[in-house]
This record gives sequence, C-alpha cells and structure tokens, in this order.
Amino acid sequence: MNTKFSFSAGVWNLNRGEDPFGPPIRASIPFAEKLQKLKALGFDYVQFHDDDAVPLGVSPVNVAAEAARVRSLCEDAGLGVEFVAPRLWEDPLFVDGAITANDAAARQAAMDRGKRAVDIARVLGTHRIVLWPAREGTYIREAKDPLASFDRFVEFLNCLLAYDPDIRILGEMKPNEPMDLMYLASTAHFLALAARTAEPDRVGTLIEAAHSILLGLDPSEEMAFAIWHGKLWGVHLNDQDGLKFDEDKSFGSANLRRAFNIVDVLVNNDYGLKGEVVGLDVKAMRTQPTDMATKHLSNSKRMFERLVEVSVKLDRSAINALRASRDYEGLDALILDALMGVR
Ligand code: 3MF
Ligand code: MG
Repeated sequence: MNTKFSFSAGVWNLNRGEDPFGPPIRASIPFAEKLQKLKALGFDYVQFHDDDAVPLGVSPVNVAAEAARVRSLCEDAGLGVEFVAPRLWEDPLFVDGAITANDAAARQAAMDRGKRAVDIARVLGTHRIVLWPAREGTYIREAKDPLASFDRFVEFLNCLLAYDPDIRILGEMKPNEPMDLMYLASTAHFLALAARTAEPDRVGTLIEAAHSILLGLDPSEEMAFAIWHGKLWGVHLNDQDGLKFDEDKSFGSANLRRAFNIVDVLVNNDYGLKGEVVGLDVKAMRTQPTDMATKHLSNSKRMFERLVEVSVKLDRSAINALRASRDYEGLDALILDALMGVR
C-alpha cells in the first residue's frame, strides 16, 4: 500500500480559458510564474508539450540551450519535469494526422518532431515521452487504411525507441475528439500494439480518467489492467460528466465514487513507488478570473489526498467478509458511508 504521492500538472492547466466557441478571457500567466504557482500549491513536477518548453521558432542549434534554460527555471522553482509530449496535432502539416497521415512528408515530419521532443526531454531530465495521438484517426471510416495505420504507429514508436535507448513511451489514449474515429481508442489497444514494437518493455501508458469515461469504461478498471501489465507509468486525473466534450473537470467533481475507486486502485497497488507521479489534467472553469484560476488544481489535489485517507481507513476485513457472503448491498452501503465520512 502506498500513501505518499508526488503531484504534477501541465503548463496548459493554467490557461486563459479559451474554448472552441470563445477567445481567451484571462490574462496569460508568465512561464516562471506558472512554476511558482504550481510549487506553492504543493506540486512536485510539471509537464510540457515539446513547444511549451522550446518554441518551434527556436533554431535547431539552439534547442538544447533553450531547454537547459527551461530546466534551470524549473529547478529554481523546485520542480522536476515529469514528461514531454510531442504536440502532433496543431501544425497544418498534421491536418490529416501525423503518425498515420496518408502523406509521407507529414509522417516524416512527425518522426522529426518526435525526435525533437526526445532531445528536449533529455535536457529537461525526464525519460518519459507521452504520446497523445490526437489526430490519428479519421472523420470518415474510408479515409485511411487501418492496417497500414497500425504499421505506421509501430514504425513511429520504433523510430523513437531507436533514437534514444533511455526513453520510455507512454501512450495516452482517447476514443474521440478531435477525430470522430480514433485508432487505438483504448489503453488495451495501445498495449496490444506496444507488444509488436521492437522493445515492448519501453512502451507503456498514461491513463486519463476523462478519456476512459468517454470510452464508456470505468477509469479504475483501465488503470488496474495497465497495472497488471506493469505498464501504468502515468495518470491524468480529472472528471467528466457523461459522454460529452472532453471536460477536464476537477478530480471528483462529477462522480466522487468513481474518483474514490481510482485512488483506491492506485493506493492498493503501490502506484508511485517506482517514481510514478499523480498528474492532474484539469481545466479551470471559464468563469474563473485569473486570481482564482488555480482552485481546480488545489481542489483536485486535496480531493485525491482526502480519498487516500478514505481508502486507508476502509475496513478491509469487513469488505472481505461482505464479498465472501456476497452481500453486495452491504458493501455498497459501506463504501457510500465511507465517502460520506460516516464510517
Ligand atoms: C487531451 C489531453 C492532452 C494531453 C496532453 C499531453 C492537452 O485530451 O488530455 O491535454 O494530456 O497533450 O499528452
Ligand atoms: Mg491528458
């Protein structure tokens, strides 16, 4: 049982509140100030997209120096870097996807971009490369050849694995948005594909709660399956109110019991003991003004910590007895009482 956790968040989790239907409504927070805010909230690590750390305009010869500057800013703030994620969805060249694009030039650009992310990660001091394959799917089923797409995924992963023998790749799978039909919609799909790469032991997963929910799955079950494979190397905790757009609500905000089950599976399976971090991928509500737009992070972290306490206090022998007697109504009441602070 592990009850000591490290926390992280992405620099994008302190954003200006823009959404697909409206512009930014908060002032942008300078980078160094974001780091200070995260530290003050009790975070230990920060997460980056490649271009959050080193903007694309920086010429290749200066990438390492710029990444080193960012690393010292993080160190000065007392934060480590959890991971770097190549942003393979914004460049107009990636309009049809990057890894699975039909255009060979786009696929080549994706590999170059992936290597650049690895270069940056090396300087920032992390081995973790997170891959959210945002546009690797289709709007209409007939647009791409699925089998060729799976081959292209393997080719992309093998390319990065060969480029740096120390990196680990963490697939962060999501079933839809921005694409209608996403390839490798679930963690299980990605793990099955990982087994076909040149080095399966270096390919694992980061599971985002909202993504599992969008898939119609319970996040704690997906996490348990990845843990069973020894491949839950990261999490993005948040919440999601049903099958809508990707809401990234504060952890526990929509469904406390579902949040509890996530915490319980992490606590009881030693998540964190090998350096795994509790990442929070949460967005402040668009209504929050700048000075109040950190509560989504503090609330999520506090909810996680309170649910750890609930998990630790649970009477496991009572649970085992209820399981043995198949009294699942009794078990249901025990869990709800624990969440209400009654027992
Ligand atoms: C999308 C996400 C992303 C990823 C991030 C790192 C912007 O639903 O969750 O957040 O977490 O790109 O891979
Ligand atoms: Mg995420």
